[in-house]
Amino acid sequence: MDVILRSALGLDRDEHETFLADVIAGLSDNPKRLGAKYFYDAAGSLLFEEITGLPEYYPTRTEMGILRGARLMGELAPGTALVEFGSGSTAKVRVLLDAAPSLAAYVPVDISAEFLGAEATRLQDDYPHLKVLPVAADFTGLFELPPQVRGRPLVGFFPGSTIGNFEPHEADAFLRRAARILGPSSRLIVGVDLVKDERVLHAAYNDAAGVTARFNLNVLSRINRELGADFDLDAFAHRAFYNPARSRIEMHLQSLARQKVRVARRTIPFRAGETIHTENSYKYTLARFAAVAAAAGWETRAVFTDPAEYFSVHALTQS
Ligand code: AVJ
Repeated sequence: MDVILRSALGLDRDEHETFLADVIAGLSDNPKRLGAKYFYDAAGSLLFEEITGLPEYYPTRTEMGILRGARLMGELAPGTALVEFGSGSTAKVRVLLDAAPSLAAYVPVDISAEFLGAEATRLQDDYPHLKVLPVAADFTGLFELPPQVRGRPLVGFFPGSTIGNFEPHEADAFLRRAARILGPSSRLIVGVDLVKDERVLHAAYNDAAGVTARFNLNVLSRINRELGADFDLDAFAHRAFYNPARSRIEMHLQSLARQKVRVARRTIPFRAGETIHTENSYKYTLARFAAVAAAAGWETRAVFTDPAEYFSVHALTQS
């Protein structure tokens, strides 16, 4: 399987240099921060897969149930292609592909080229009549679609409440960019996690088996390995809590002692108790998300939820 490597604005950006610059900038900031997209190296992608099967982590299984029960694809114009933003595992898109056998092409876009290639190959084997055209790109930036799908009717797919990782202004920018990439009269299917009982949210990010803690800490192993740092993983602890004022789960890594860490020939000091903010996971109400979508030029055609209203899937069209 050929994975097309395309980067923002057609420049040949060095991913390693970008990672290094982001980590140095984030750890030099006050408060310290790291981008959530850096969780997903090979080990992190596997840990996230493990999270999706945890009893406390309701989003994945709830969204799968919604996707199975909803008529999301409807009538498709001939030649329609499905573009998935941040594909990761292909379990969800398989539900859509099974519901829409007339789809001509599937374009998974993912930052993790390795994971993408393997998953795309398996999917191609299972759907021999579908053109599978993987694109290795950071979907938080502008990227180009493969030439084979240009001019086709397009449906975007952004499941998993990945949109929850974005700040409100970034969610707006993503939705506008998706409209530009997909073109006029396109559609977009978005999975959005909902505001709910704080205890349910808290448990989902503080699982008893400690997988989310390992997922959070893995970003430090990645920095050690890829950027030549010396983080002691036993000297940091996973912290996750709901911030009701901002409707978001926050994940942090808390330094358990006053310490210094070497990162790419720099020394980063930590106070005892100081945290690195590693992720936000915003939760929406149905009305709030519809308003965010509308502001970015997307009209809500249908919304599907589970009976408990834990999770939602929004079918949008360009207005
Ligand atoms: C993939 C961003 C949707 O926010 O629930 C899971 C990532 N972080 N457990 C989420 C995550 C901790 C997940 N998203």
